[in-house]
Amino acid sequence: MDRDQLIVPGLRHLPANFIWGVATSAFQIEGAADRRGESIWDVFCRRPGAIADGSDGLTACAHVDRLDADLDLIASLGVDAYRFSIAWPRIQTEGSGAPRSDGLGFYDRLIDGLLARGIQPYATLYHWDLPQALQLRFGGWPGRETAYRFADYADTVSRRFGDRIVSFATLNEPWVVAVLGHEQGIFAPGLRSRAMAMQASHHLLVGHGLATQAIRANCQAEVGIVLNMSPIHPLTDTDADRAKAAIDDGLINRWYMDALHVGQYPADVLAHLGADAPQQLPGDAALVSQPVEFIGVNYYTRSFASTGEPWSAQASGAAVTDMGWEIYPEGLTELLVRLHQDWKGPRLIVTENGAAFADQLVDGEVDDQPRVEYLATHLAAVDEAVRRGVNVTGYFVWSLMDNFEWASGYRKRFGIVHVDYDTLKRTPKRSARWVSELLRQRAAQRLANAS
Ligand code: IFM
Repeated sequence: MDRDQLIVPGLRHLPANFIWGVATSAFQIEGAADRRGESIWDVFCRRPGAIADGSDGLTACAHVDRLDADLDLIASLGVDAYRFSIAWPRIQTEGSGAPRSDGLGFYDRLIDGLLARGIQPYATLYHWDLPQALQLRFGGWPGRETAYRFADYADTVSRRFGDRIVSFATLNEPWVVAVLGHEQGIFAPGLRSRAMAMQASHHLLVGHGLATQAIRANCQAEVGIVLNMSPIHPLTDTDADRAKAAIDDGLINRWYMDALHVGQYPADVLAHLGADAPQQLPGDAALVSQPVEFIGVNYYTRSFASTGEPWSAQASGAAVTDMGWEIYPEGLTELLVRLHQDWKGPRLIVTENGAAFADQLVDGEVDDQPRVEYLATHLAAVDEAVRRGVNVTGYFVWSLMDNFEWASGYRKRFGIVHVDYDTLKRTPKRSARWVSELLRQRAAQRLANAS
């Protein structure tokens, strides 16, 4: 088959062994809250006004109770891999101590069900659902003890599942946990202190380092960390906006990449933070910067830095998703090329990319052509980065199915599969059929190349 006949004709550079997948996280889809401990998100959801539609994660998509059907759904897409997260409070009710056999059993069934269907399990250990007991006992991530508890949990999980997990990510988006959770207070645990946010960010990275050691001691799986990153552009060409862009870039991108690669936070950002900079212990730098096999890149949009009025994508007339985020695929190429050039580190995997749109279920169908276009243009952006020499080895669509979108509740739909929250019925959208067709063509091409 001629590559130009593919449904994304530009994809000429992605290697034959490129990993295609879909992604979810535990709190956003699992439900079955009666079979796990309480997390900080359960508590945050009860705070009046915290969640746009007043909802919570108690039922979510009831994935735990629909596991087999959901596994068949994933398999029907033809993906190579499924990225999911493990709910820490489903393994350890209070974040420490003996693991729960029902929780371990659930993930055994999930992992074995994936393998039986020829799908590689990619597990994330922490996608924001900290056991509430650790928030109460140690103050959560601003307390260093939480990092030690995280390492114990990583040890338990990698002992049990490490023989079958292909890829472990320690953390998902530590910037979001630190800043949205501890400085802006719009995500759990809902605190508002820059000093706490920065201390949390350091302890998250210490936890990442300790968890990496624990996983390595137990299994051969690759280990990495998932970061949300975006290019930060100055809104105007003034010195003030350029300086702001440099600091914003330092806070969201360089903070994590420098720490992971050279063990040091950027000097300009430390100076900017002053007394809010985190306390570190001797040895932390080496722990945080130990080698990993991959950096996971979660990309949705770019950001603008301005010392004046904040930039609004809608007001500027840019094309936006239902989150109000500008649709800017070029930013993905820019980001991947920059990561490759500035840090030359481990290979990159696009661990999340996707878009919310106000999908409508009409006569049993969801025609989400804007999502198809979003995915096609962003895949082309990945292909362009690979053409420019960047080592990107996989791409995961966020998300497999509509789910609990944190402070937006169930109002924002990111799935390629529609979920009816009254009946919990799953309906593949046009984008799901598009993904399957893309992967069917890719498989046919592999066969043709092999013969
Ligand atoms: O839904 C989230 C996910 O949990 C983390 N990355 C961004 C997604 C969309 O907001």
